[in-house]
This record gives sequence, structure tokens and C-alpha cells, in this order.
Amino acid sequence: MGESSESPNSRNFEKFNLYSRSLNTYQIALYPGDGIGVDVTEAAVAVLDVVSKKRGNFDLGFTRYEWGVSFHEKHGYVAPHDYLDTLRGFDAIFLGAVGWPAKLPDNITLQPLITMRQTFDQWACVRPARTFSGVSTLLKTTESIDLVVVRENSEGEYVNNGGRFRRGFPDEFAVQTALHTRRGIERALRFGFDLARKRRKRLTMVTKSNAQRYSFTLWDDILEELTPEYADIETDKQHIDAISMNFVRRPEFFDVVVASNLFGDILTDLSGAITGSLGLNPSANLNPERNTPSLFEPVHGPAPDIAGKGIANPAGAILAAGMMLDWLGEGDAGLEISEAVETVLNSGALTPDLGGGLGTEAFTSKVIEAIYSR
Ligand code: GGG
Repeated sequence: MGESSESPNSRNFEKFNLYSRSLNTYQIALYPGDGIGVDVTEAAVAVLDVVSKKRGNFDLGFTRYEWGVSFHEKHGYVAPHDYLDTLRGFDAIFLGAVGWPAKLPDNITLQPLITMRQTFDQWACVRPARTFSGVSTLLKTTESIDLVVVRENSEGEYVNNGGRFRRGFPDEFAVQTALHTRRGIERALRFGFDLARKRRKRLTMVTKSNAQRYSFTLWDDILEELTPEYADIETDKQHIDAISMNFVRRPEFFDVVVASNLFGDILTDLSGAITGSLGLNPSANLNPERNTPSLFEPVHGPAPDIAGKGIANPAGAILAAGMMLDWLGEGDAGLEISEAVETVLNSGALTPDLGGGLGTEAFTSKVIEAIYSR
């Protein structure tokens, strides 16, 4: 970066550039994790490097943490005990994927991810899913899909609340109680409403309040209370079973979908499948108050069956990197990434999960080419 000419003016310009670089340097913690998480994180970092160099108005510092299953093999735990303190000072966290069930139970490998979301109060999990003209989907519909699931990310069914009792006895039982607070529900719904206002002005809330008569009737009541404040938004409610069917039957209907932690998790695998592949979908785990770092990741998991083969689809991870830049205040750079991915996918340059022949590196190179050719 900087001018090659030696004129006094250019030296001043260089000094100014160095000054502004220090103002706009973002420190990113990388947690590539397991399986294809490693491959797609590498792809996302390559694209981030290119965009920051091309734009020249911000800089990115990366610190990589080799936590996950291999770390557990060496140390007996997935991440060091002080991992939250280590991460707290970063501007953002980028995670690849976690888990390798043949080596370690997933409930152990997944714990740091769930703990980060809860401790850093990353309560809004934003998961967009859309179709691309170059990507065919499982569905017959010719209409395009463009929806965002806002997943309540800090409580619900994922709180560590319960226990296993009478282990090993025939009358063994387990209790795990979900926690749904007025504050948690209201902030997730308001986030969804505000997002819908910037989009197609439709919000669908997902519950199972016909069967779960305490937790999800609270969701129903809060939606009803908020609706008058958001009279410009078309609002509806669907039970998780019905919306699962409707994601397949008429996915083009959906704009912003707000769901509890578990339902949001399940629905976003489905939104991946109906848009072509789970490999396409990014996820932002946001602390909207910006008191703590937010976390960005692809929606997909570690896919051990294709790990190390160089064929993982990095699009979801690259798009998550774009969401991260947007969140950090570099919206133009974020847009540059999402438009480059769109260009490549629309051109039909695809990875094997989408029926194409490009490996992870080749797809990433296409995205980089698209960024340079803009
Ligand atoms: N990309 C992160 C990852 O590995 N996700 C796998 C998974 O099962 N996540 C559960 C969740 O998002 O709650």
C-alpha cells in the first residue's frame, strides 16, 4: 500500500495512509475448528485479504486458534479454559465448523460455540438463504427464494439446564428445560421486525404453541403486543411442522422468519437444502449492543466425509466473511464479496455439492477474480 513515487507530497500521502490504516484495523480471531471448517476458513481469509488490499481503506489482523477435536486429542479439552477471555478483546470471531462425531461426541465439540453465543450475548443469529440463477435446486418452483431466518440465539432450548438421572439403571431419565424470557423473545422479534422493514415487510413467527402451552404461548402474546407498533409489516405465525412443509411448498412467500434457538437451527438446514446446498448459507451471530465480539460462520457443519478432499463449498463461509465486514462498518467491502460470490454462482461455476466440478481452491480463485475484475 502507498505511493511508489518519491515526491514530498506522496510521502505525506503515505504517512496519512499509515495513519488511517491504524484507525481501521480490525482484529479477527479465527476458529477454523474441524473437518471442512479448516478448508472454508482458509478460503474466507483469502477473500478477506484480497478485498482489504484492493480497497486499501482498512486492514485485517488474523489470530488463528487451533481448537477442536485435534486439540482435545492432545489436551483433553476442546478449547483452553480461558478461551472466552482470549476472544473477548477481538473485533470479531470467524468460525469454520465444529465436530467429528466418530472421534468425539458432538455435544462436547459444540460446547464452545454455544457458550460463546450465550456468554457474549450474541442473541440475534441472522441466516439469509437465497437462490442464484446458476444454481439449480431440489424444488420445482421457478420463483426465486430470498429469506432470512432470525434465530433467537441466547436461550430457548439450548440453555444448559437439566440433568441425567439414575444413569445406567432401567429407570434412567433426563430432564432438559428450555428457557424463554420476555426480554429474549421481545428483542428477537423486534430485530426481525426492524429487518423486515428494510426488506419485503413480511415477518413470520415460528412456534409450536398448540402443543407447548407455556413457552410458545408467551411468544404468541409478545407478538400480539408488538404488532400494533409494526403495523406496516405483514405478520403471520406458523407452527414448526407447518412451516417445514411450507418452506418446501411455497418458499418464495417467506421474507423474515423469527424462530426459537432449536427451531431456527433446524429450519436453516432446510433453507440450505431448498436453495441448492447448505454450503451456500452464511450465519452471523450478533451482539447488537456491540459490547462483545460477534461471531460469523457458515451454517454448515464439519462434513467429515469430505474433509481434506478439497471439494468443500466455501460460498457460505465467504458470504459470512462479507457479513462480518458489513458488521464491522465496511459495508462496501461486504457488498463486494457478496456480489462476487453471486457473479461466480450465476456463471455456473460450481462445487460438487451443486453438481459442479470446482474444488474449494478453484471456486475461491473465481471469487477473487470476480473481485479484481469489478
Ligand atoms: N458452522 C458451524 C457448525 O459447525 N455448525 C454445526 C452445528 O451443528 N451447529 C449447531 C448450531 O448452530 O447450533
